[in-house]
Amino acid sequence: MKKKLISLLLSTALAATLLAGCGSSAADTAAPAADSGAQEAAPAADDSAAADTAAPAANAGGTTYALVTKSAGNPFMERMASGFQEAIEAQGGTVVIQNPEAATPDAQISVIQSLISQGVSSIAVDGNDANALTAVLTEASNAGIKVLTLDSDVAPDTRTVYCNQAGVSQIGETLMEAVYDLTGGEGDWAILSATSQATNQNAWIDAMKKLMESDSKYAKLNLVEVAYGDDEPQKSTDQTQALLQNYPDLKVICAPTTVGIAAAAKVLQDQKSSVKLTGLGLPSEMAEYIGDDDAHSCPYMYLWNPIDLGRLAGYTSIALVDGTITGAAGDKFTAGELGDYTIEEIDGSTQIILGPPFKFDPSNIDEWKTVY
Ligand code: RAM
Repeated sequence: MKKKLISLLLSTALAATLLAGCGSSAADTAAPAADSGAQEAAPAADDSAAADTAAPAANAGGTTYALVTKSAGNPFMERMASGFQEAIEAQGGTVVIQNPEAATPDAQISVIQSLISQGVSSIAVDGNDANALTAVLTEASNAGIKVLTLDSDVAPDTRTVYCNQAGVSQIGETLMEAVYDLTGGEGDWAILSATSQATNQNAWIDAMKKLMESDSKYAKLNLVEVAYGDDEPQKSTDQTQALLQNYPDLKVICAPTTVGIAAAAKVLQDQKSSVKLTGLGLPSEMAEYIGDDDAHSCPYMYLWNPIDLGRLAGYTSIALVDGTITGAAGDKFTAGELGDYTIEEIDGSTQIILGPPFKFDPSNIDEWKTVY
């Protein structure tokens, strides 16, 4: 009975995850919601849709596909890796997942070197730096290995294509709008980021800064500091405490990292701080901090489905290795249950966009906290 219940819960979670993926196909990103470019998260109840989108299986048998995450011990990376593994194993491929000890380019270089020696067919990298991986990734490509990125990009000419969770400007606009809303449009706010070299966080932060400079709507907002918690819980906790001490008039912290937001949420809530928090967080880690009242530190936050991002990179790896795509703009392929994707040229580089960010708030957090 207990087993049955667990398996029912697991299949419900899986169906919701698959459906979240269906809702984030490339075609859906063409029409972002009017307010901030973000969509409300809505786990659908009809699981027949998941079956409808099943695509013909690609042949990945006998081939080894590698994934290099940013670092070990990050639950976002673990979920992403599970999607990658599932997509490839379902097609008969073999998966190697490498989680570097720290979120540094040096730690990634040594694992990529060993993957080159092993002769894997593809390497999907979650870049810890835009340029520091250039030499090792060029070496991998020269050895005939298909190189792609996911989540956090590298220099575009050192990879075939970037599996991007959502458009950079869309994420920047979404977060900036949240900061505007939670500050009431004026006052001090700070960013708690991941590492200072993280390509994805830096791109989102740049997009936010550009918006503040170009739109007079944000003229009364004062970004006091961009702090870096290096995607380590303790350092993110320390940085949050330092922000609270150094800026007594701070109104809002925006943490565009799942590790940072979870650490900051605990500090603010434990201290009963009036500083509000938003950013990008995992529903499973943030559920206890999301609420509209003074007892909760985070009124709302955003994210995309990390399992689907891993799946998308898995299917992209297969399509690169079997020659369905080369990574050029206009290339089309089917990413299994996620549906059809076309590689786009965005800001001068080739990308595949998973879909718009989802908003998590008190109305839906309980539905999502068991999914990812
Ligand atoms: C952290 C990582 C990851 C980012 C998420 C939002 O887990 O920095 O790269 O996409 O946060």
